[in-house]
Amino acid sequence: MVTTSTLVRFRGRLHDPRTATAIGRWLGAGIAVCFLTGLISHGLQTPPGWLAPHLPTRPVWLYRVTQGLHVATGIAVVPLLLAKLWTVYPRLFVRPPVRSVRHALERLSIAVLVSAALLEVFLGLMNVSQWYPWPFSFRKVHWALAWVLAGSLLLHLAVKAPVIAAHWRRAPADADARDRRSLLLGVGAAVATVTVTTVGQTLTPLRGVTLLAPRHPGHHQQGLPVNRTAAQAGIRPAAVAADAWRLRVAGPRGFERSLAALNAEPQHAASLPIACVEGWSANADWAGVRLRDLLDRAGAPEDAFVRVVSLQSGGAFSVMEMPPPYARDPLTLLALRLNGEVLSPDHGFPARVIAPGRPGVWQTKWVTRIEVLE
Ligand SMILES: Nc1nc2c(c(=O)[nH]1)N[C@H]1C(S)=C(S)[C@@H](COP(=O)(O)O)O[C@H]1N2
Ligand SMILES: [Mo]
Repeated sequence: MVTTSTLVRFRGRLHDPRTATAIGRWLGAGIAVCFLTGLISHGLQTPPGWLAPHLPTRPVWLYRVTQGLHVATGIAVVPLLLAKLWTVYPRLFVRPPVRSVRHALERLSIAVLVSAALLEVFLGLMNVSQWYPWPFSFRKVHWALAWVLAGSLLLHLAVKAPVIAAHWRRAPADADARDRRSLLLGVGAAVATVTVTTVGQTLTPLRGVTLLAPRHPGHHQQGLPVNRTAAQAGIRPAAVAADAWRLRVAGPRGFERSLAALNAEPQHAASLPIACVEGWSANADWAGVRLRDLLDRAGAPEDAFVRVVSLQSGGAFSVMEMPPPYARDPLTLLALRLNGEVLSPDHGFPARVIAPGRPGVWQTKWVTRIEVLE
């Protein structure tokens, strides 16, 4: 039986299990959505070998939705996490700090849970604001911490199951009911505010109120944000001059094309989004040469992986590998035009890749070479 003494009365108002359960429900739901969409986004960006040949290219907005939801729930979790910590913080400073081995283990698991949650959300926010002061790979640490967080959260839920069960349902109003309702309304308003002022970076109807998001879709050039400019990527104007640039396709029957020759080939149009891992996304109209037409000409087998090399030297996005489902998709283009205009230098002139359902990081700009892999 759960008694008041085993639950430990929190000191002060609203530091009680009922409030903690009420906020915890929403926090748990937010973390669950964030975790699951993170798994999908991660699988789309860096698929394990067995998955790569089977990645879906439809719906074309798949990554746009998974990553948009991932960032939106990650941001919504911030006020919930702070409110939850505020509710339970007297318990984090109990005296004596350790009563038994069991108590010590429970506190240790809470320490792991709280630090993993805070660090995970903080790292994500820093990434969203494009601030990378750390020396480690953001993606690897964010990925590993997600599993630590998921594991310690499941353990926490198991340990607290009796308390959660006792406070899950609406109970007769206690002395703090009104204050609790005010607190929950306040937290809800905070969640709504941070969501409404950021989600417009991916949800087009809310663009007008995108006050807090670091990227506003539709600003910058040709109706699309620019993450890294040609100058930042070290692209020399001479190397992309229309008469100097060549596309080289390496394969069983490799060949070279000038920009004029590519423009003379059959052109195809595709309406596809660019969805950045940092949470912004926007749809655009692209036109150019089908990648699969180039691959067929080079004698590439249907199931070949493809490597795309940018004129950018160095940096994580200068070389990209594309699994066959994207390489063979009729919507995957070596794009020469964006929203009816020749690509601007910052959008990848003369040629860039655009593929359906793929993370923005793999939509390589300033393409110079396409290699058919063994
Ligand atoms: N060569 C190269 N291609 C690149 C990048 C880059 O840094 N270098 N950035 C990628 C990222 S992270 C995104 S989100 C998209 C953004 O495309 P845009 O700048 O045309 O909107 O380009 C991708 N292609
Ligand atoms: Mo990106």
